[in-house]
Amino acid sequence: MARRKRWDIFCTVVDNYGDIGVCWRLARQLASEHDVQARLWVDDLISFAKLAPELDPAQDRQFLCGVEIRRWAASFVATAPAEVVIEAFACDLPQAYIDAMAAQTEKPLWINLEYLSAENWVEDRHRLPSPHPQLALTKYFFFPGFTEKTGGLLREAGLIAARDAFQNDAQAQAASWRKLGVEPVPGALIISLFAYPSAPIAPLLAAWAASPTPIVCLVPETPLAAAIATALGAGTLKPGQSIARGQLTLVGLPFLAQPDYDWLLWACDLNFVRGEDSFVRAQWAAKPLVWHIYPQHDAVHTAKLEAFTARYCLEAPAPAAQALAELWQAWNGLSKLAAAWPAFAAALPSLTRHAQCWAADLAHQPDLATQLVKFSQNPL
Ligand code: TRH
Repeated sequence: MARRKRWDIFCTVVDNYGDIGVCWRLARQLASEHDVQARLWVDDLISFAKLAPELDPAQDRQFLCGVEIRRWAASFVATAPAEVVIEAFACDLPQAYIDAMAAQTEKPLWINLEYLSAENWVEDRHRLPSPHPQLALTKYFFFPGFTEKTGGLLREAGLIAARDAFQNDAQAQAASWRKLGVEPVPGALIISLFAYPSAPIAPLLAAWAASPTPIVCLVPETPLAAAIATALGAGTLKPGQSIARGQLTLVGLPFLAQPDYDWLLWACDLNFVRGEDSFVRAQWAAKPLVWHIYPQHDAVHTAKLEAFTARYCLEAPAPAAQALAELWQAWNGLSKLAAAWPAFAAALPSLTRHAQCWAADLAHQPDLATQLVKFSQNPL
């Protein structure tokens, strides 16, 4: 089949940054590595601009990193559909756009890009077709994932080399700390902290304050920073502010542009991440991580958490695996946190080696953008 070069990606920003974080990363990679004319439709350009500060939220149409960015307004003006249409995370496409797809002689390839899960059923549903009930259109389900039988993970072509270069370059690391206004504390464990404000922050901060080694915790500006300041009775934790308690120094950072956030993950000894995209980026950082999963109704997320924990820990040494599972459970509100930190801290050297092996193994799989392009050439 001839190369399909024109792609439309539709993204609604639900309540956080993960949806646009994934779509923006995917669109950029399609444009820069696969010669795709990517058009990204987004309903909330203000949230988008947090990740990409060069973006002007006032513009209905603009170009950035080779991607055409369009405001997806409530009143959608009919437009000629692309050859490949990505509906990200089951966002509903505008009816006028669906009708326009159905009116094409050569029908566009319609893909619903799903959320990431390590559960086994994902392999069975990946690439399944779903015929439209009324129109001559078929939608395909495309699942990212951690195994060969899934769509893989987003990973730019130069990502691993760039990470390795950064992690082996003390000057580049020092420069990034200076850029962030962070004063390195000799011998300290450096942690980045991104989580939902519902996380059990108070017992974690208490454990860190009582740590035998100093801890510097970097907190990008999100509602969690405010929750931390409240838990410590400190008023605020704004960018540039710091709060000290015992062995712990907390430092407020601005919400970083997406590439700068990668550097932060690469530079820290341990990263607390959440949702989907920061969770994946922390794995590519090849550093230990603590995952705060996006909470869903009916506690559906606990099965997702368990599935990933089991997969991630399969090859990890047993004591490290146990320490990790206990802290992740506690951080996600499934058990008490107080006792979980010391064992996790003791397992950090082992978890660091494991994170390196995990990232190296994952990097052998084809990445999500490449798999989508391949699928667009031959969906059957
Ligand atoms: O913001 P999130 O909680 O997004 C979530 C999840 O994607 C979840 O699956 C989805 O259902 C829900 O949104 C609606 O977490 P996530 O996925 O890590 O996305 C955060 C994005 O923000 C990611 O692209 C990294 C980026 N980021 C920065 O660019 N700079 C920063 O300083 C920080 C903290 C994050």
